[in-house]
Amino acid sequence: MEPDRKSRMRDRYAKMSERRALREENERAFADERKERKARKQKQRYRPRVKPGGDPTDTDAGPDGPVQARPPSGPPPARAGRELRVATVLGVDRTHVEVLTDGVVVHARRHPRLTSVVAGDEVQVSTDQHGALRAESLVARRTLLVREDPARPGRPKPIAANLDLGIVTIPADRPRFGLVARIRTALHNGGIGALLVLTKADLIGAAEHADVLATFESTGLSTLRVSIHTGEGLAALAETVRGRTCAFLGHSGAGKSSLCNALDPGGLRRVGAVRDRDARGRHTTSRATLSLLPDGTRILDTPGIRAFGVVDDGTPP
Ligand SMILES: Nc1nc2c(ncn2[C@@H]2O[C@H](COP(=O)(O)OP(=O)(O)O)[C@@H](O)[C@H]2O)c(=O)[nH]1
Ligand SMILES: [Mg+2]
Repeated sequence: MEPDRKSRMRDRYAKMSERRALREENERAFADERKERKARKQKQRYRPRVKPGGDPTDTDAGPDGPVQARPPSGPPPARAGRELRVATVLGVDRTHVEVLTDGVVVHARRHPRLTSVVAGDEVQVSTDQHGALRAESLVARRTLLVREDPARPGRPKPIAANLDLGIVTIPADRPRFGLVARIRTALHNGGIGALLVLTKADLIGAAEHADVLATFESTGLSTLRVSIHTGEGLAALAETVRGRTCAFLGHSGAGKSSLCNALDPGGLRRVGAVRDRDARGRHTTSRATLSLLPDGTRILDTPGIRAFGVVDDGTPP
């Protein structure tokens, strides 16, 4: 073999050996690191826990010091000095509830376990040493209105608690008999009385009106015809709701917020325009909120209901 070629092969062989040595060294380093990491994890997993009431300075607690035992699960024990009182929920958001307590409306943080609280619920509210309020637990409900959760078919979604009367609000020019039947079933299941209010009485003639009302009345429903524009039926409606907790239920554009505003002029709810194209309303009321009238009447304006699914989860209210 020529000397040139021989030296080239020697060089290549030397380089290959060098590379192999480097690779082996890297693999050893990786293996050592893996071993160390595994040992560290095991040490953390088996660190002895200090029992509540145990000695946290116990030297047997391991080289990295003691680890506090996990607090027991379940509701936290009532802290000494925490004052509890009952409040009525007016509105609910993701983290807080708006409540009425001792005649004052305040915001209270919601305990994470209070997941299904709704307007009309009574809750136990605690005050800490800094005066911060927290809704802790639900008081047993007298009645509960539930519909099918549109996002989770077949699952119940509570709408409002402790209602005396559900006011099924239907515009006279677009009566929806199926919707009325379903809301009525849900009210019945929840132990709540029902009243059908036919709104926008000014939009249709007397004969047509009488036909629609007769159809509803034949099913045993109490009915009332009202109009915001002519004022018809508003005094009778105010008389019917007086001293009770009532919710306005129906599709968007039916006139629920307009009626709440007529009963409670200080409430200033947004009233939506009805689209010319299909005479449907747009959602202007995004959350169910309970309003208090000066005489103690409570009225609940609810967001429009497109489809009211009925579920009977078998639980008494
Ligand atoms: N003609 C007529 N229009 C009404 C009456 N009540 C409400 N409206 C109108 O119907 C639309 C929807 O009313 P709104 O109260 O927002 O309905 P909600 O979506 O059920 O709360 C608004 O444009 C109101 O002005 C009524 O008695 N007569
Ligand atoms: Mg509305």
